Amino acid sequence: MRPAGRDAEGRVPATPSIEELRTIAREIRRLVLTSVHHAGAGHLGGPLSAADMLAALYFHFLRLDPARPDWPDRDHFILSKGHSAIGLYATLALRGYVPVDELRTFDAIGSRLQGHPDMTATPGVDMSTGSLGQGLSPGVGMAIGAKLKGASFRTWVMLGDGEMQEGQVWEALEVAARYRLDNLIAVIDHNRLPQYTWPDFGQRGREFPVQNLAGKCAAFGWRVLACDGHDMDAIVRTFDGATRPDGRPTAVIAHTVKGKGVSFMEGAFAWHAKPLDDEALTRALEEIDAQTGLSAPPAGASR
Ligand SMILES: Cc1ncc(C[n+]2csc(CCOP(=O)(O)OP(=O)(O)O)c2C)c(N)n1
Repeated sequence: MRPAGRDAEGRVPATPSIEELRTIAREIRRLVLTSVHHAGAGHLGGPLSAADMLAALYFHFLRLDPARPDWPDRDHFILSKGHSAIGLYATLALRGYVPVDELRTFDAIGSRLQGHPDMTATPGVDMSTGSLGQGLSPGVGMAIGAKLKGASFRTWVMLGDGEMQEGQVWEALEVAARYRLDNLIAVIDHNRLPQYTWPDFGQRGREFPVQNLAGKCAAFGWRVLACDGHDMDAIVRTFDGATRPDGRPTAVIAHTVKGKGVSFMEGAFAWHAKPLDDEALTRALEEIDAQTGLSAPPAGASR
């Protein structure tokens, strides 16, 4: 794997192998599950959907220094689908921004780790989000700022596909292309489920309402790439392509499964946000622990 974004002082850690990135993603999923269980509240489907990409970003692609969260030349990351905050916090904890133990304070009064990201509270959070549709616009501002200052950092923004229904996203897409922001990358977590499935329009069934995301982003002047958002090889290859500028902003459409990694949560909108009881946590962790990262061992296999 090509080391990405490493500066002279080596502020990106030794780049893990693909297999190690899979292990990190599995650890992110574990921490998401245990934190939501402990808090008695929180989102599950979206953070589990994003875990592989968060691992790839924070442990391979982003140029950053956990000891200096405000380092001006760091790559910037905005979790526009801010309800997936616990996925970001788990990643930041593993990357050294906050103690892993602090995840036990998730969503508690007074904690630095609130239910939605707060840039004034949590080291490593570059933008406060939670109201859907609003993360790409500040990303555009950061990318324009980098161009104006001649800075080399990139700005990455992760959006949900349900979030793509928000009009502000399309305003930001339009402006980014107009200013040729080839230092801006939007990752769309395309798991085809929002909070409560989609309305049923008779014969049309329950369909993702923003049809042809790729065609629309391309029509707005973006370069469009796509990958399986759970295949670490494909994620790394595609994100690597996204970091090679061609004069346009880049949208990566990542095909994902909501609740990925826990069979009874996968594709089940009921697990968008729901407290986890002890039994569900145990079952979920057993499944995660049985995954090698490549594939789950056959049922009944000893470990
Ligand atoms: C403006 C706004 N409207 C509604 C909500 C409530 N809400 C939180 S998550 C969510 C669904 C998001 O779906 P999607 O963007 O597809 O995210 P993912 O499936 O990855 O969780 C909604 C409607 C919100 N946070 N912001």
